[in-house]
Amino acid sequence: MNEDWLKALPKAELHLHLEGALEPELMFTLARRNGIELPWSDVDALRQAYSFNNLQEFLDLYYQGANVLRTEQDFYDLTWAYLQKCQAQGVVHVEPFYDPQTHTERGIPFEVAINGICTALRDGREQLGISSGLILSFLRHLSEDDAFRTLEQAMPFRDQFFAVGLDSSEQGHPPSKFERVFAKARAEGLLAVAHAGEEGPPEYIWQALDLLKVSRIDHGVRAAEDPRLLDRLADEQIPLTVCPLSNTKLQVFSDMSEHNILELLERGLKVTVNSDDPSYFGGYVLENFLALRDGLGMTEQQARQLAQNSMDARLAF
Ligand code: ES4
Ligand code: ZN
Repeated sequence: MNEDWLKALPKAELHLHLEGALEPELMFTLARRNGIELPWSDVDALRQAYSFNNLQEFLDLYYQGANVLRTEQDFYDLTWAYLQKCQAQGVVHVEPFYDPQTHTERGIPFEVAINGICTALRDGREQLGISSGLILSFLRHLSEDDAFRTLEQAMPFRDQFFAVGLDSSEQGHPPSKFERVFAKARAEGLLAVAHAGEEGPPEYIWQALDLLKVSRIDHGVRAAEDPRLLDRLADEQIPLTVCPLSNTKLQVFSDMSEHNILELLERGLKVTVNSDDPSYFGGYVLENFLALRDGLGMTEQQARQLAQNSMDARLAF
């Protein structure tokens, strides 16, 4: 199974944080452009800092990195660089997240991020032939009230995104905290997805399904601990957007050889392969497929099924 063949396979990426696609080189370029001093001497020193024991250690660095994003052009450049990577790897459809609160909290007006991102997504459709739909994701470590205010701010841009999501620190911030704001979003005709069962327990996956009424689960790998939940996910063919390199970098699994994605696939779940935060975790979608081949013995047939699943699990058309 060579790389060219995996590249040529049409794939969709359904779990990607745009802020997590900020490569160290672009971070330094934007810092310079915006007159911001970074705490690292150069790109190599920054890369050295990319060593994490858990989700929170990563998030602390990820929010710090996002501080260089100030102007519409910055968000455009970030999104465009990501789309070019997609094109090079045979990713033909993307449904990226961004975290509006990461930027509005720093005083960046709501419209700056969404306008820059959406202009790049439009150019991606027109110039690269990559179809897309944007997901506005709430930060779960912030309050329900803060999420309501964010949804309110987003409504004038309602036609520029198709779904809401839920991300950031999972433990101690269950989906139930956001039941009402997700109900409001769904009443506006938005779809819902949520991170659940990355570090959090299977109970959070049940809540995402039953309280938030999500169409997909982001991560979901801890479903493996609950046989009844596995049956439900298989019966209803609820997609899981799994991120292998992310899970090993954040110690959800100690090594790729320990990852459960192929067991979930063989149990009939609709699992997909995604990069999460590619610039922090060591690669984009193709590198994630290659890591499964090299570290877990993924077969050609499994690779084809995973790619097909990603196309089947699309929600934005
Ligand atoms: C994230 Cl890996 C992961 N988990 C939860 N929230 C996130 N935001 C960006 N990456
Ligand atoms: Zn994620």
